[in-house]
Amino acid sequence: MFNTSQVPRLITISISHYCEKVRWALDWLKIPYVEESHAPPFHRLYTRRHGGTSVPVLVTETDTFVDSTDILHYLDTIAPEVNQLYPNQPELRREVEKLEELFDIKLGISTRCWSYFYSLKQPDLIKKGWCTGVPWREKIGCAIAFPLMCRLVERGYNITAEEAARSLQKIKTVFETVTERLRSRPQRGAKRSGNEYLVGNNFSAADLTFAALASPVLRPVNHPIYSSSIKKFPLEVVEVIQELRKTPAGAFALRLYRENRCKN
Ligand SMILES: N[C@@H](CCC(=O)N[C@@H](CS)C(=O)NCC(=O)O)C(=O)O
Repeated sequence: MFNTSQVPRLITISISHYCEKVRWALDWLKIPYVEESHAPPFHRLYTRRHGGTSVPVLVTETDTFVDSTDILHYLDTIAPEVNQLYPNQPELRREVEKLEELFDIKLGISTRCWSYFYSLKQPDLIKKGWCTGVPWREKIGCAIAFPLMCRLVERGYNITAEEAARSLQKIKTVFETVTERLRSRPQRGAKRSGNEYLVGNNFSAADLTFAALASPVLRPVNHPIYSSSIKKFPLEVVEVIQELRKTPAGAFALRLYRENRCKN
């Protein structure tokens, strides 16, 4: 489909779950790409060049996309039909897009706030996360300006104890919505087939977005960046992760990571 010079570039902060959403879509659709990771706030030097601010940004030979949902829509137009992430039937497509928006707006922002609230207290862990795969200049920048970077992230995302608690409530509400939806899905056959998805009979952008944006609070096996081992976290974090993993929505996301998170 692409020769090497045409391969799309994905600009990321490697631990960003919105970047994971796009990375997963690229892998699922078997579209070759190169990932270019940056530490915050250095990423802005690169996203601004392409008319964006946040990551992910996808740069192709002819176009640039600065929002994860726009990127998924674009990728679907160049992907083989069999793997497509948006159904052809307009009604099903609308459902997928509605769920994707809910997860983008409510879940992604809340899982980021809750997980940053705890991980910013673990400098080694967060430094490693921010600096994975970044240019050496940014590694040096990170070593020098780490406290400032933490303050910027705290202020930028309003990371406070109160906000983290509110975020956890929002995460639980979205998980309940997903659990309800999974319960009410028409089943094929008397027994659960183990193949249920949120919309229709196929893996879609709704499933992918839910699992990717829930990943900071689930730490799934098979995530390309996060470790599924949670023993380095404080007890209150471990308890929340374990509780969420046990919910039907959490178990569903973990299954998607096990079964649908192929890598290019
Ligand atoms: N709606 C955007 C949200 C992406 C987003 O919030 N990215 C965060 C990382 S998780 C970011 O880049 N923050 C730094 C910034 O805005 O400069 C999308 O879906 O692409």
